[in-house]
Amino acid sequence: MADKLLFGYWGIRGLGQSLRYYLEYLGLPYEEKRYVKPEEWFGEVAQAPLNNEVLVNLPYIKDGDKWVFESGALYVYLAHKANRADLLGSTPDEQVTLAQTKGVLQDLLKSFFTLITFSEEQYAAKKEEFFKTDILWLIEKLNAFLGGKQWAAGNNLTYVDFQLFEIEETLKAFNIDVFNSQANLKKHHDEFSNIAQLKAYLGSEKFIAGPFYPPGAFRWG
Ligand SMILES: N[C@@H](CCC(=O)N[C@@H](CS)C(=O)NCC(=O)O)C(=O)O
Repeated sequence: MADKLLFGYWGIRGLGQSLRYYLEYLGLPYEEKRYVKPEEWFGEVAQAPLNNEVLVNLPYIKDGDKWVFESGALYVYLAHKANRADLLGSTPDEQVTLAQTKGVLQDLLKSFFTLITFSEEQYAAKKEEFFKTDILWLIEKLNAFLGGKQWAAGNNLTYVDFQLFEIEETLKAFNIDVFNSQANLKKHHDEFSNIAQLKAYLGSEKFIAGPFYPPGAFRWG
């Protein structure tokens, strides 16, 4: 296998951002390929070797000749690659709690995506109401679910904490008052950003402050 992994994604935060945190945390040598223009990516997809890859998508990991697609699978691949299977949950209880958290995060991601892609005319009129009806209750659930735990799945860090941190970042960018009112999420955010590798990354030039969402759907960040 290659000396360095290649991580490919658009030059935005999106689905790739929590994987960037994860790669930094794991300390696996890697390089990033950030696609800026759609034709850069779709041109590559049209040619070998990517045109032979059935699941081809962004983000991806390339490890030597091996390509891995699907963001959910990348967390699993990288945990094994780094000999950190503990990040997938060390006990059945942790694995179940991780899966529950992931389910809520997926609902939240979907709702944030709907919010961000409202048309220009609808956005101003609808954003507060949509936030209240489709996002806030999920944020409050997550905040309550974190109560009394250090990390999302319990006492041990797992890969879902990387995804949770990015949702906290998204909330913070959209509505900092609501973010500040959710004590457990805020505590999780503080503790996660104080992990040495994360702290270094967040202060580095590699960190993408924005945008959070794809071209054409810039709203904040
Ligand atoms: N289920 C896929 C979804 C990936 C996806 O929707 N990727 C978007 C960016 S977030 C993309 O532009 N993919 C490139 C393509 O469709 O060729 C995953 O979790 O990785």
